[in-house]
Amino acid sequence: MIRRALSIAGSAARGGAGIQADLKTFQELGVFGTTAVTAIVARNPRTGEGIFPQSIDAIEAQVYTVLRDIGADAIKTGMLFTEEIITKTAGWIKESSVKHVVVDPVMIGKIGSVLLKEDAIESMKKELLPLATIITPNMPEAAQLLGASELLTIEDLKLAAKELHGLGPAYVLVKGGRLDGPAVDVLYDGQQFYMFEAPRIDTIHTNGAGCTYSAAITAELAKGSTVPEAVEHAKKFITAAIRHSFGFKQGVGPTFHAAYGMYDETACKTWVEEK
Ligand code: PXL
Repeated sequence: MIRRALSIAGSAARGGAGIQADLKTFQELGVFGTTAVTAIVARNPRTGEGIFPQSIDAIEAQVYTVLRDIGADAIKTGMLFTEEIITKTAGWIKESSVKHVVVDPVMIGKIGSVLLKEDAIESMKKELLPLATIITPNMPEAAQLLGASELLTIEDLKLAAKELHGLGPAYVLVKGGRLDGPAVDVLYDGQQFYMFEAPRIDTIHTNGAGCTYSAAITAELAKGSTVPEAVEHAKKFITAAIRHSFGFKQGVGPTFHAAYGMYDETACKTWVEEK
């Protein structure tokens, strides 16, 4: 049977991030994608308003409809925005007994939108992270979750991954998108570090890169890959998507989700380090 992935996340109207990125990525990787929209993100130039959360009833209806009629081999969470949405999502995930849970602890968008309220961080740590097969923080998110100062080096990423592992997820991937030098990501399973390195691509157009990367991991897990295999494949996918990203009319442009399938030129150097 074709494998299925459910994204519980925000709608990014511009099409590069959020559930739009997730669906495009699932499709590219041959996985049937479904969604539960937690909030709509689109700035209204007339009112200045930019985030429209959905009611708990609306989110629950989507989750139950998907799980009842389609099912899921993996669930991914993205923008959850409030403590209440986090708590409910943790409950739905537990009820679902789905095999793989990917938690992208989305906090601030590339264009500065607040995608998780500050008072929701504690419930993210307590209720959601322990349910995860893998969590995928970037450097500022890892620091924020740990109440630590800024991460700057690969050593900082490794220390953060170890500490985050103590919060309960099976695997922690701390992404080095903001390092100097190549884009090195660190995966930790409580025993050893798996390192993934790709060349740094000089572009500002990376809107939705984190969503796309974690969606690719979700798709690969849904298809039966191990976590390190899923991350390696996803790293190639996101590197191609960033390499072929573009600015459209204005602002930070999206990555190109179809690039991996269209241009076969992506490499990722992978190695294991003992702790
Ligand atoms: O890239 C983070 C992100 C996640 N989810 C939604 C977003 C964004 C950034 O724009 O809009 C809905």
